Amino acid sequence: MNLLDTLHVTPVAETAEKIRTMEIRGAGRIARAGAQALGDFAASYDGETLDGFLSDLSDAKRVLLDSRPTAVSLWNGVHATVRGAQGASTLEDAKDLVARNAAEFCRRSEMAVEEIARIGARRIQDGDTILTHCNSSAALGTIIEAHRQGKRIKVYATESRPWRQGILTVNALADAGVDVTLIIDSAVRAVMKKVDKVFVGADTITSQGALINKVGTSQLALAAHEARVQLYVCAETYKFSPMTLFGDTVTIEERDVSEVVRPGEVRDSVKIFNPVFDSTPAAYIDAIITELGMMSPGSVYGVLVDQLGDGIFRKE
Ligand code: RI2
Repeated sequence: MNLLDTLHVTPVAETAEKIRTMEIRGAGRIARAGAQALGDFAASYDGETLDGFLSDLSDAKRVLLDSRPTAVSLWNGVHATVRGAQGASTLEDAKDLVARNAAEFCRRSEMAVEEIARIGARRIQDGDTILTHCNSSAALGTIIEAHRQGKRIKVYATESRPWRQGILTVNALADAGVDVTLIIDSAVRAVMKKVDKVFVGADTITSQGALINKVGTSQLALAAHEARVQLYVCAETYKFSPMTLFGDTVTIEERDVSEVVRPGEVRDSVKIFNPVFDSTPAAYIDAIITELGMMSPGSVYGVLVDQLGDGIFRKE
């Protein structure tokens, strides 16, 4: 019997399942969903002891963290939400604290995405052609804000196989009135000569400034580098990974082969490799646009230590 079966926190397990199946997806969204699920769990907790609450909270946290392994935003959102609960002196204090932490994390997360849009839009000039990959709310917010400011821009957006999140991207841009062209992933280098700037999101950024984002980002970055096209990463600072400060590597999620081929489509002996993310070295990144401002990949270490290293986000 696994934790999901025994846990008395069904709504949390439901949220974890939606994250695992990608019904809820996007690094920022899964962080807010995880925080919100714990906040709701705390607010509606009907057990009678503080110890029982802390134990159930720990189980709930684990179920959420096990849902998807790569985006550190989920880890940071969950840990920001449970912060201080162990030190509470009463059950009511602990419940209130977790509920308030969750609301505060979600509020700050949404404000960060808006601030990134304001800062990032300044890097987009009238007449720019932009390339984006997958579906990042932080990158999309930036592009739409530039359009809202009256800058005449064109956007190429990749399909992003196998989940085809690029369809969400082109529809969101079209709905906002942006001139957008959908391309298949392998057309990235073919269009790069027409592109002025690349804007992508992030699932995780390491302490060395490497970007972990949707698979295909690293070859897009190589093509941009070859063509001397600037590459910007739009990322809230809760996508910075504290674990990488301590030498951990980022786990790259591999998903089921059924996402890549239909049943019976390939011979039984064919192996299928379906990594969801890849790693782009800092050398291919011109700047990271965060809610704290634009920074170089080399600044990530300092932000992790100065802004996040106060005990909240430290490795357990
Ligand atoms: P925002 C997504 O991952 C994409 O890789 C995207 O670039 C990243 O999260 C950041 O998205 P997935 O959940 O937080 O689709 O900017 O695997 O929305």
